[in-house]
Parts: sequence; C-alpha cells; structure tokens
Amino acid sequence: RPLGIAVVGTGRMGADHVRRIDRVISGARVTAVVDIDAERAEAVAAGVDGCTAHTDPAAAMAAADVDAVLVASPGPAHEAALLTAFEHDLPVLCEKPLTPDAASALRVMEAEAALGHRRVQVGFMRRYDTEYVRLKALLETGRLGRPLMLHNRHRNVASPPFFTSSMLISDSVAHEVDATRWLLGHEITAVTVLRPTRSAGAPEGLRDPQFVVLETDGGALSDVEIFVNCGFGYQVQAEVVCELGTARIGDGHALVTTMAGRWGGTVAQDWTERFAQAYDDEVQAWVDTTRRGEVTGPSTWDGYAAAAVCEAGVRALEDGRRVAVDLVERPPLYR
Ligand code: ISE
Repeated sequence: RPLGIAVVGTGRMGADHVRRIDRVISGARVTAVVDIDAERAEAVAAGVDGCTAHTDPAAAMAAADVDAVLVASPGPAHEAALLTAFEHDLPVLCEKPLTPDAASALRVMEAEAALGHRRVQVGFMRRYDTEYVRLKALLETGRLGRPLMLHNRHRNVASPPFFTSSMLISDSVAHEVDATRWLLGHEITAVTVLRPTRSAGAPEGLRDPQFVVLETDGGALSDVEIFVNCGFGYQVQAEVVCELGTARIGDGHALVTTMAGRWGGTVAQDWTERFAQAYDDEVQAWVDTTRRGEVTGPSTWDGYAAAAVCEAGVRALEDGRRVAVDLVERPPLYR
C-alpha cells in the first residue's frame, strides 16, 4: 500500500508538499495534516481524499494510517515534532533548518542515536537539483583538480515581514552551508560576515545584503552573497574554482530568446519555481527509500553541522569578527 504521510505545518512549504505528494509523486498519500491553525489544516485536508486535520502533531502521528512524517512547520517547532516522531519510531523528512541552533540539533541527534538507527532526512533540496548534482559529479571525477574556492550568490525578490538580519544566515545561507559541505566534502571551521551598505530596498533595520566567508578544513574558501530584497528575482548561482579549471551553475540559460535586437530569458521569482524539480525528486527519493526501509540523503549530522555553522555566522554578524565553528565528534551512526 502507499506510504501514509502526516504533514506537520500547512504553511507555504507544507501546502506545496501536500500538493506534491497528492498529485506529482508516486507511492505515497497524505493521510493527515497538522497545523496550530485548525482552519488552515482543515482547508488543506479538504482538498485531499481520506486526509484528516489535526492541531496536535502527537495525535496525527498516533493514527493507524500514518507511516511517515514530513515536518514543514517553522524551525523552532521542529525539535518537538522530531522527538514525537522518534517516540513512534517514524521516518521523517524534516524541512531545513533541522532546528534553529546547535544545542537543539544536538538533542535531536542524541535522541536519534538512542534509537540506534537513522530516521531523519533533512530537507536540503539543493542536493537533488540536477545542476548541483552535475557539479558534484564533475568534482568527484577529479578532472578539475582540488577545489580552492566556491563563490555563491543567493538572491530573493523580497524578504517576508518576519525576517530578521540573523535569518539571512540561519534561514538563507544555511543552504550554502550545506551545499559547501556536500560539494567539497569538507567541514566548515570558521565564519566571517562582512556588511556592505544596506540596500534602500531592504525593510527598515534589516541588514541586507551580507557577504559571508566560510573557511573549510580542506583549506578551501566559500563566499556567499546573500541579498534577500534584490527585487528582480530568485537567483542561486555557484562557481567552483579548482586547480585545473572552474565549473559554474545557476545561470538560468535553459531558455534563451532572441527578438527585436535583444537576447535574454526570464528569472525565476521564488524557490518553489527554481527548485521545483529538486523538491519533486527529493520527496520521491524519500518515499522510495522509506518504503524500502532505508534512510538516505542529508542526515541529522548534516542538519546539526549546518546549525552550528549558522550559529557561529550569527555571532560573526553581531560581533563583526571571525568566529570559529566548534563541532562535537561525529557519532558512529553518521560516519
Ligand atoms: C527560505 O526559507 C528558503 O529556504 C529559500 O530557499 C531561501 O532562498 C530563502 O532565503 C529562505 O528564506
């Protein structure tokens, strides 16, 4: 029978995942949705055959037709949802960030390690994006030699009203933190955050843009321009500079038009558009591996490492200095 999934959180990402499970991917169905806003949960459940609405994640996870959990609530609510899923020993796809800080991520990692097996895949969807996958495969051939530098650009049209200066790091640069670790196979050892003049397009008080420099234990540097009120579109670009050459993704050249003396294309407007293929493949891969009783993809260790790096990044932003990242020893379960 199809995998029965409880989706926790029916905001923007949660509702998009419900649509994806219901209409795009195969082998799964949404059997329960959870939201602190009962009306919102009911509205989403009403659109899916046989789906029940809940306000309490524990009640949804106890239901007989729930085999797995997709957590898409805000970051601060993830720890409680994950620990409840562990009580029922249910597999979880947890949207990023795993949790908002290193201490809570560590508690989650210890609870999973106590189960004795992996249960969590973290929603770092860029690992499923065809461009990122090709870049990683190329780096792994060794044809470019050792990676020395990674240049990242991450731009959003506009930030939501609740966005704070530290969220540019913990919510947005979190993706480049994971992409850097995954692409290079290095851990990040220190973070520096530089702050250019605030854009007049940024909401009052928001430090936007920021320029983040990540140092790795493999001797590479990864820099990130994060600009969440650029106004013109959603852009994610990366260029790796290696000893023997460079490789770059995210130029959006899939469709180029020439007309009336000009050439050009369009720019995506948000992540659900730019990373649609990545999200579809990520959730399909999670469903397929879960039905086989396996857990793959970004792990709780990856979620913890990203949280620890982002926490150092937020301190670097506040203090205006380089902050070293202090990771615990990697538990055997994640080696
Ligand atoms: C958002 O939470 C995401 O995950 C997006 O991918 C990112 O571009 C955006 O800046 C974040 O706020």
